Amino acid sequence: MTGGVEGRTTDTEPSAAERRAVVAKRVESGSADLTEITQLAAAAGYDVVGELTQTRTEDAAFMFGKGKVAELRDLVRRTDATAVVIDNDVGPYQTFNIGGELPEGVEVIDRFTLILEIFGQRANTRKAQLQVELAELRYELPRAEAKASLAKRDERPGFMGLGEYDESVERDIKRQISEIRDELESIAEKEESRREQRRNSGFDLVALAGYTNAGKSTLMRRLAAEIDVDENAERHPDLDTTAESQDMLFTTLGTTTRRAEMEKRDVLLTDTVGFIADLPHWLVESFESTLDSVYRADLVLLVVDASESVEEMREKLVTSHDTLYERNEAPIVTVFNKVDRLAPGELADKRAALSGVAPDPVAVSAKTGAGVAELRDRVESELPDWERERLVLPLSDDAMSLVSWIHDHGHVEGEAYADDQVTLDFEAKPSIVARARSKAAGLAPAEST
Ligand SMILES: Nc1nc2c(ncn2[C@@H]2O[C@H](COP(=O)(O)OP(=O)(O)OP(=O)(O)O)[C@@H](O)[C@H]2O)c(=O)[nH]1
Ligand SMILES: [Mg+2]
Repeated sequence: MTGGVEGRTTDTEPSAAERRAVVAKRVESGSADLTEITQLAAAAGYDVVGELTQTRTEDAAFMFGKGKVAELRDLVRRTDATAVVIDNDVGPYQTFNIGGELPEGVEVIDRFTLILEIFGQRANTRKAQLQVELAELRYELPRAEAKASLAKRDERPGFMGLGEYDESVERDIKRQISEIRDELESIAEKEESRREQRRNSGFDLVALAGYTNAGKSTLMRRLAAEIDVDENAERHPDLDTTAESQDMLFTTLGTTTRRAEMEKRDVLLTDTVGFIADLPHWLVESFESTLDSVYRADLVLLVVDASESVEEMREKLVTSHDTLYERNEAPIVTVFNKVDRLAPGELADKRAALSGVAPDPVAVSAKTGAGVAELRDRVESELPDWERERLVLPLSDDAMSLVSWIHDHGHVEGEAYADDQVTLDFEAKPSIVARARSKAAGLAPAEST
């Protein structure tokens, strides 16, 4: 699980047992909810040993009130924590100031750096590693820029060197960003041409999307046939049908594609990274190409954990729709998952309460398999319509290979052989029908063979 990114040293990091965190959060009003940040800290391998919240306006220097920071220091001492994880957007100076109040060596980590840490640990493909690196560089860039401009303003003898140094750091970061972007772009182009190839072979592309921990990977395993089609994939733990899903945020980082078991359609199903709220744009953009398989799918299954409260479901649905908004080209089917955990009547209530954000959802349990047959039917009915066609072909070798091509790329409903011809009734995607027609037109008539 903790693969470690190539080329980065991990030996200085304390082992899991030594990573103890206090989680903290400030809200402007109401009461702060630490559930998600606690789950994120656990996903990054921290033992959460203490909690602290505050409701007040932001303090420019410390983010929290000064008294709260003293409380934080006491809590860190008492629990012997190695890190403080803050579920707010903590500025560089605030981070520095809070750190100065804490015992020596205690790290101050914000929501974004924590998520990056998780991604860094799980990045086990070249693409995921590049995306993590890109996000890290984009996080550093404004900080380097700030340092460079401060150093410039401060230009005094002796500080000159520092200013030049920071400008070169800034240039270096920009250069690395553009190199990584180029490499990611070429990976994205390869993936796009693979998607096109798959479409041309008659596959419909369906993507699983949704908030992290909604049950996407579990549902994927439920829908998937045994064959693994990701020929270039570096082996991913999620591909293992026997592997347990983990009740952990961001279990899936890369994308995996498998063939789904459907009645008629040949469907390729892609599992992707989960969405989460409050991500800065630079982080979302760094992972954009991971979401290409969602944006460019023929159909998106938006998975929601229906065992959560209506409010949580609504918030997560909104986050998911925001992520899909503008970029997504495909129809969306909402899937209410984990219905095995619902009390009688709860599903109907939630359907009604959420009809605005989730019209006509399909209810399933990826765990027990309940509702999965209905979901398959729904996928087939929502996919872009197939065309019906009848072709009358001569009985030649070329025609027979066309017949088997049509079997591979569509759904043959009737195949009638007469003396010198075969009549084929079939359904397929419009593009496949068009290709079948033109192949048929190119066949030599039976008499002349
Ligand atoms: N009770 C119940 N638990 C489920 C169901 N589906 C998934 N889970 C559990 O929910 C947790 C998350 O499942 P995953 O399939 O890993 O979720 P995911 O959406 O792929 O999560 P990320 O990859 O982290 O974004 C696991 O503990 C699963 O066992 C379900 O239908 N019922
Ligand atoms: Mg997953």
